[in-house]
Formats: sequence, structure tokens, C-alpha cells
Amino acid sequence: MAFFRSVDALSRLRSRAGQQSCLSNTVRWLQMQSSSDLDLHAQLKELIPEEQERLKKLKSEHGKVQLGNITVDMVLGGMRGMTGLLWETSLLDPDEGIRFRGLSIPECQKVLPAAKPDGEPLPEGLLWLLLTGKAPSKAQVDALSKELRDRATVPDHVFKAIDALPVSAHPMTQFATGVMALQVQSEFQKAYEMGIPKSKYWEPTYEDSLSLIARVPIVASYVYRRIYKDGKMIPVDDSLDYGGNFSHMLGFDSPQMQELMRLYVTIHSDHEGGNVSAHTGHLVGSALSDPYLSFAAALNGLAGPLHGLANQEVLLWIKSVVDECGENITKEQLKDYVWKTLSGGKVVPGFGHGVLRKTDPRYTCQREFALKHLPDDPLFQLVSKLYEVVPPILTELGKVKNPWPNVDAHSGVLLNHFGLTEARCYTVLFGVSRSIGICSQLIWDRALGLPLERPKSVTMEWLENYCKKAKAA
Ligand code: NMX
Ligand code: MLT
Repeated sequence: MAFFRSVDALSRLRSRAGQQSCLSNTVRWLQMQSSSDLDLHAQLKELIPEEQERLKKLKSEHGKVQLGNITVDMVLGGMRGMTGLLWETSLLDPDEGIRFRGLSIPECQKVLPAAKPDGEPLPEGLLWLLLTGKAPSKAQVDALSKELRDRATVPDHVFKAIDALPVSAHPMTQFATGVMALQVQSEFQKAYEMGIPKSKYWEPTYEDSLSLIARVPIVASYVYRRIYKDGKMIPVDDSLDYGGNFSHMLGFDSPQMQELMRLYVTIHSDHEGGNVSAHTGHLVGSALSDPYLSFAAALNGLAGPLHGLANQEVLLWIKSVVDECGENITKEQLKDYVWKTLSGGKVVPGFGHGVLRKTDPRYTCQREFALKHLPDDPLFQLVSKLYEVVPPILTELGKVKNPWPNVDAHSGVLLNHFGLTEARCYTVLFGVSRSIGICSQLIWDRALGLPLERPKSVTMEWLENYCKKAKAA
């Protein structure tokens, strides 16, 4: 509102300023006001002291409050249910799913600016929201789109580093290599070497983060086009936003694919702090490794089949169903196929979750996109059948805590529909999106001065002795 008020006042004043030179100082002041409204860095600079105070108060007033008990099951069970991380940008509810700074996905679809009326949210808008906690205006998002385009330059050595790998290397290996090669441009590393004080760490972290977010679509597109197309880069289009440009650089210019990419990048960006990629980025960042090092580490976690690689696995699995049984497979045949997968000792990719206990809202919004844009696509229909068939089977297994589909159960068929059929590249797209969430939190990690992460580990012998003593007491 403040922004609109100052723009209104500015245009009113501008029309009179020519005649009334006495107003020129006020106009200049209002211009400064509005340009800082549009400047994400300036907005953050204002917010940071308030949040630092908030953290200080939380520590001094409630530092000793207990958040729960740690059980042996938790230690042996991948720390499930153990609250142990501060992550400001998003929060996951087991039933309701993700909220980005308090906003659910449908709420983001309503309040974040879009490229066209009733369109999908612009990922830049989400980046602004994650960093500031406030939904941006269209003018703020446009300014950020431009800033990201201006930062979207990748030095030649990055492409050469990727070219040093065989074309057959997995796209995630090529992508992570490209991100590591980008690291030589880290402003944080330079500033640290020059002895920057701790209170200023967030500034070069911000610089690196924005540049990294701007650059990863270029690296990702290069990897895709190197492996599957002619290897020629498509330059950034100055008329396009972040998601539209990513689609364009990959080689897809249909308006529907650009809309899909905006939605895709928005919903994959962040999923609170405990997931493997976010947690890895945060952990590595806690050693004051710069955003490139931290994000490259996160990508290596995302590349695992139980995490981000599941989107690749889902499409390959769906295609194997079609190869074996055809597109018009019956529900009975599909059930048999699911049981065959399980009895082969494999998981059903795209189903289950470490935290969620209901259908992932990221699945639901992709399903809505499919119902709107590709209702007759045969693979979408197969995905819909799986939604009916798989949960009862996983429930029957008895051990699966969440039988419902997650984000990865749906994304592949949408990309496939618009021509991006190469499943091995899907996790790279996930990675581009995740740069937004991980880097946003890294900036706050530095702004809040969060410490080195170093939990305590114990041995089985230690646990046995501890439990014996606890029983005897
Ligand atoms: N198919 C078969 N078995 C499953 C599945 C599934 N989709 N999901 C869970 N289980 C099994 C799991 O392997 C475990 O078996 P065991 O005790 O023999 O080791 C048992 O059920 C209990 O696991 P949960 O506590 O329900 O799940 P957990 O929190 O350990 O793991 C996932 C969560 C996501 C790793 C698991 O559900 C899974 O492997 N899903 C398939 C892969 C997938 O879709 N991953 C993507 C997740 C989203 N993302 O993008 O990261
Ligand atoms: C994610 O988006 O990171 C996945 O859903 C995994 C998770 O949250 O654990």
C-alpha cells in the first residue's frame, strides 16, 4: 500500500513539477522512496535489525523452554519428528502441506503477481516473499525480474568445466559441476578473505545468492541442450520473466510451457529446512561456505532417488508401465504392476513422505494445471489412475506412514506433455527451483548470525549403556 501511495503521489507531483519548481525536492525524495520500495536489498536492510532483535529476545526469554523429548527411535530413524532447525522461509504441516511465509500454495496463486491475468505466480514474487515475508507488488516483481536478468551471465570456464565431463554423465552431475565452477565468482569468499566483519556477512551472501539464482537456469539449460539438443545456448530474452526465460532457454516457447515453468519453479522452491537438499545447504553454509559451495552440496543431496531424483524415477516408471501394458491399462493391471514393483524390493516412486501425511498440495496444484491444460493426455490419465490405485496398496503394506502422492508423482507428465520428455533432466529443473529457497534462507542464516551446525552423535554401545542405566534408575 505504501508503494502505491507513493507512486500515486509521485505521478501527481510529476505532472505539476514542470510548473512548480519548488516541488522538485519533494519529487526527488519520493523517487528515492519508490526506488527503495522496488529494491529488495534495501527492503532487507530495513528488516534485518528487527529480526535480529526478535531472535535475541527469543533466546533470552525462552532459551531454556523444552521442545520435546529425543527418543532412541528418533536417533535411529533419521531424526524423524525431531525439531532441531531454524528455517524462516517456509513451514510444513503434515496434513496441510507447505506454507511459504504463512501462505499456502492456493493463497500464493492468488496474491503473487503473475505474467498474465489469472496466470501462475511468478517465481520472482515467491523469492521476494521468502526473503521479506511480504507479498510483493507487480512493480517490485518486475524490478526483481530485471535484476535477475542483469545478473544472468555465466563465464565461459563454467561451460568448459561441464564440457570436460562425458555427455553421458548424469545431468545432475553436470549441473552440480557447473555450480561449483560458478563458485570462483563468489563475492562472499572474496569479502571473507578481506576480513569482512560478521555483522556484514549477509551482504556478500545476498550478492552471491541473487547471482546464483539468476545464473542457474543458464547452467541447467546448457546441460539439457548439451545432452539432448544441439548444444547451442539460447540467450536470455529481456522481455521475459524468470520462469518464462528458463523455459525459453531450454528451448520451449509455448505460452503454456512458460506458465508451467512459473508454477513448477514456484512450488519446488522451498519445503522447510529438514529435507535433504535444504538441510545440506544450511549445514554446509553454517561452516561459512559461500552460497555456491552450499548450494552445490545441496544439489548432490537432491540427486538421490529418495529425494529429488524421484521425479525422474516416476516418469521412467510410468513409461515402463506403458511399455509393458499400454496406455489404456486397466486399474486391475495397474494394481498388479504396483505389487510387482513392491515385491521386487523397490519403492513406488512419487508416493510417501518423511513429514506429509496427506496428498501433497504441490501434487494437487499440478493436477489442477493438468485438468485445465491437458485433461486428455494419456499419461496424465495414468497418473490419475495411480492416485486411485496406489494409496490402498501402500496402506495394505502396513508399514508406509503416508500412502499419498508427493510433488514428484505429477511433475514429469506435465513436462513430458509440452515436449520436455527427457526424464533424466527433471531433477535439474527441481534444482534450479530449489536455489530460491535455499539461498533465501542462507541470507537469513547470515543476517541472524546463526552458528555452525554441529549436533551430537553417539554409538550403539553408548545407546545400549544409556538405556540400561535409564531402566535401572
Ligand atoms: N513405496 C514403497 N515403500 C514405501 C514407500 C513407497 N512409496 N514409502 C515408504 N515406504 C516404506 C519405506 O521404504 C519403509 O520401509 P522399510 O521399513 O522396509 O525400510 C517404510 O515404508 C516406512 O517408511 P515411511 O516412514 O513411511 O517413510 P520415510 O519417511 O522413511 O521415507 C520417502 C519417505 C519419501 C523416502 C518414502 O516414502 C519413499 O521412498 N517414497 C518413494 C520415493 C519418493 O517419492 N521420494 C520423493 C519424496 C519427495 N521429494 O521430492 O523429495
Ligand atoms: C522436498 O520438497 O524437499 C521433499 O518433499 C522432501 C521433504 O520435504 O522431505
